[in-house]
Amino acid sequence: MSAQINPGLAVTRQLFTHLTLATMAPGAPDYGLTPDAVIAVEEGRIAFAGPRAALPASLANAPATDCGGRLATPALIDCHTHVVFGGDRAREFEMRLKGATYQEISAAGGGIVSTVTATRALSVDDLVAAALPRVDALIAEGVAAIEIKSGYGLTVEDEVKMLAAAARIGEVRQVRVHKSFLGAHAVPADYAGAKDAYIDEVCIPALTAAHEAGLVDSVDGFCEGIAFSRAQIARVFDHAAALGLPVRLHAEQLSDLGGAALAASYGALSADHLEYLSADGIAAMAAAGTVAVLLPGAFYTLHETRKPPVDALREAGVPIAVATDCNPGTSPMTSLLLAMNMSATLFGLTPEEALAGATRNAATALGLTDCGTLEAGKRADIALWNIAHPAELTYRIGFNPLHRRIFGGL
Ligand code: DI6
Ligand code: FE
Repeated sequence: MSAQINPGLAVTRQLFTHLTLATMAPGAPDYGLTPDAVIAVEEGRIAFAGPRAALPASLANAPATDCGGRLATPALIDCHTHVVFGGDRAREFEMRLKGATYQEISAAGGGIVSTVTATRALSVDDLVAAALPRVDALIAEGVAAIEIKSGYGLTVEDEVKMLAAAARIGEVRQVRVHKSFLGAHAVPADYAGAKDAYIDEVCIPALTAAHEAGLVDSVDGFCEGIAFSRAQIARVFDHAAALGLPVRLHAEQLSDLGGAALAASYGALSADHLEYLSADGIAAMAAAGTVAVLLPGAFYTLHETRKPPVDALREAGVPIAVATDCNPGTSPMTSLLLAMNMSATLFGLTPEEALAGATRNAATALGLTDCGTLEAGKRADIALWNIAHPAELTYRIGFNPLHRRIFGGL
C-alpha cells in the first residue's frame, strides 16, 4: 500500500507560453527582460522561467496556456498599508482644502482620532467588509501579497480585532497578508500627555495578546514628535525582540529623530517614509540590510517638499521599495501602480527601480524569500499585462493594464 502524502494536493504541471518576461531577478540587467519565453509551473511553484528554447524536455509536455505575447512580471506586493480601518476622512479633506487648520479639524472631531473612534465601533466582520473594496482594488492591479497594520484600535481588544480582520482578509481573498502590529501609532485621547503609560499599559500588553493569538508577523511603530520617541519605540522593539518578532518603523517622515538608525540596530526589515533620513541613518540601514520603503502617496497628500534621499540610498546599496501607505488620513490611495508612477515623478526612481520596489524589494521588506521575482523555486505569483514593455507600468497614470493575475499557479 502506498502512503498518500498531501491528499487533495494535485500534482499539477502547466505551461504559460508566448511571453516576454521581466524576471526582476537580482543582478539581471534591464528588468531581466526575456523575449520568446515560457514559464513552467509545478504544484504552485515556478519550475522554469526563461527562453522557450531552454525549456527542459521533462517540463515540455504539460497543458499550455498561450499568453499571446504578453508581458509577465512577478505579481506585485504592497509592503506598507493601513487598509483595515473604519469610516473615512473625506470631510476633513474638504475642510483642509477650505483652509481649516489641523487644530480646527481635531476640535471638530476629525484627524486620526476620528478613525480610531470609527474603527473601535466596528466588529471584525464590519472591518473586513470595509477593507475588501480597497483590497480588491489592489488585487485587480496584480497584487498578490499585502502588508496590513493595526494602529487604529489603541486598546488591547481593538488592536487584536484589527489584526484578526487582517488575517480574515487572507482567508476570504486569494492574497497573502503580512500582519504588522502598530500599537505605537498614535496616543489615544484617554492617554493624552501620558505616552509612556500608554506604551506600558496598552501597547505592550496588546502586542503580547496579539502575538499569543498568532496575529503578528512583525512589529511597527511611528517615531515622530506627534507620535512616539526613540526611547518609547525602543521599549516596544525590546518586547518584539523578546517574542522573536522582526520590526519595521515609520521613521523620518516629518523630522529626523534618528528612527531609521534605531530600527536598523534591531535588524529591522524596513524603515518607511524617510524624507528626513540622515547620512547616519542611511549607513545604519545599509549595514543592517534594512529596506527603505518610500511612500509617495503620503508625500503628495501632505504637500510635502522634502524628498527622501534617493541618490544616497542608491549609492549606499540600500534596497528601495515602494508602497501605497493606504490610510484614510495621509494616503487614501488604493493603486500601487500610481504609487510607482509617483515614486518616479516625485522622487526620481527609474521605472525599473519602481517595479523592483513593488516586487523583489517589497518581498524583502516583508521577510518573504519565496516571491518577488520570476525564478525557479519561487511561488507562481505572476502578473500578465497588456503592455509591451515594463516601463509602461510606471509611465501610465490611472491606467490598469492587467490581463490576469496568477496566484500560486491558479
Ligand atoms: N504616518 C502617517 O502619515 C499616518 N500614519 C503614519 O504612521 C497618518 C495616519 C492617519 O492620519 O490616519
Ligand atoms: Fe503608514
